[in-house]
Amino acid sequence: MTPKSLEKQIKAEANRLGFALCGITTADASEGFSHYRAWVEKGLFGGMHYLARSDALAKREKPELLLAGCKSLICVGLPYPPAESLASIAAYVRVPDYHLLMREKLTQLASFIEELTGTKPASYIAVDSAAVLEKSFAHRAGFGLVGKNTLLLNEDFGTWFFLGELLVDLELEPDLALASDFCGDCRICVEACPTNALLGDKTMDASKCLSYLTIEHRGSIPVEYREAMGQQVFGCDICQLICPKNENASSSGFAFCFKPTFDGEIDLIEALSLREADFKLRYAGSSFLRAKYQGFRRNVIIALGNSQQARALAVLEAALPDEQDPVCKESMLWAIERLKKMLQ
Ligand code: B12
Ligand code: SF4
Ligand code: SF4
Repeated sequence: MTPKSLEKQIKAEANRLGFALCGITTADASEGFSHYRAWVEKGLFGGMHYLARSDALAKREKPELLLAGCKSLICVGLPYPPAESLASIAAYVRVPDYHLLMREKLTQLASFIEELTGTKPASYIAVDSAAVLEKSFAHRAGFGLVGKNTLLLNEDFGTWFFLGELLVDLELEPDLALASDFCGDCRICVEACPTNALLGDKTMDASKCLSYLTIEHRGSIPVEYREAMGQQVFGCDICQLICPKNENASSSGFAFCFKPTFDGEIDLIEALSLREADFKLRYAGSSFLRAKYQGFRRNVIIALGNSQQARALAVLEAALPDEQDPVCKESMLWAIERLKKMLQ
């Protein structure tokens, strides 16, 4: 078997498994590493300190620290149904948690390579949480370019796909990175971002991003970003929805591996009274759990505060005296004040 046909068979199997996008790159540092290091030095990571640890930097520069002898990264993209309009819940949260499904599929891909080569190459699976610069490697593996919204854009699927990698100690023929730039002079996403999180140089100040604030940030949401949250409870899709490249993406008719299990909108008043055990039960196996119960209720309260509904005011005033959580209580006081002003 020639090395070329090995790569072709790996890609065909990846496609069969549902990874519509697959490319191969080498394990040397990606060109994005210098952008990432500069980003860390500028302190743009908000409270996500795990991104700035010295071991995190070292691993993102050298994948061989994750897998001894790593020679290649097989990068994959798994599309999910795009958002059609702005909703309280980001599109990626509406489908079952992708980490598990992608791990399973990448494990199958690793077994396939074992069968194909008749050896047991050392491998390491990375999906989101591993110290891998996923967009940079996927860019070099040839199936996308980083846009000013900081996401990896592909001609067919826009930005609506998840990334994962199989690191292997096999020497494989790398693909060629795309040379052109999709964005050109366009700055639509930079201007549409409600908190000015996008810096226009393909990076962001994560501490301002609503996706960070609603999912990753613990404690109270800084007051200056609360109105900008509008009705958004979990994640944010604005800089994807607004992107002309996504408008032109042609995933219609594509058989997605995921089916949405949640609506884009939730009943905020019902959600306010959801108990912790019920929250965990309702959202088991979904990315909702990432925000934790406190974060979820905090976000619901702020969305109620932005709702302009007299009923929301009455419900919050009734709930305030019994509220035990200090972050939720403080958010309620803010929401009540805001609703009173708006309904005057
Ligand atoms: C931390 C993180 C976040 C943070 C910070 C995001 C950010 N842009 O930095 C927050 C919580 C805000 C976030 C939000 C979201 N995230 Co997120 N996130 C990550 C995570 C875990 C690490 C990203 C990271 O290291 N950031 C630090 C920056 C500096 O590095 P970077 O993002 O890789 O940026 C590179 C480019 O900017 C590039 N670059 C910069 N300048 C230049 C200039 C040139 C010329 C070039 C070529 C490159 C370049 O180099 C950088 C280094 O590689 C990745 C998974 C992973 N392991 O990579 C998922 C990931 C990026 N997230 C993802 C998703 C889906 C989202 C959301 C859409 C979810 C949502 N709907 O709310 C939003 C989108 C917000 C946005 N506009 O980015 C997907 C993106 C898939 C895709 N198609 O691109 C990923 C890859 C997870 C996955 N496995 O699928 N996320
Ligand atoms: S996800 Fe929302 S808040 Fe974050 S950069 Fe994009 S538009 Fe801005
Ligand atoms: S909206 Fe424009 S600038 Fe932003 S990612 Fe899309 S094409 Fe690039």
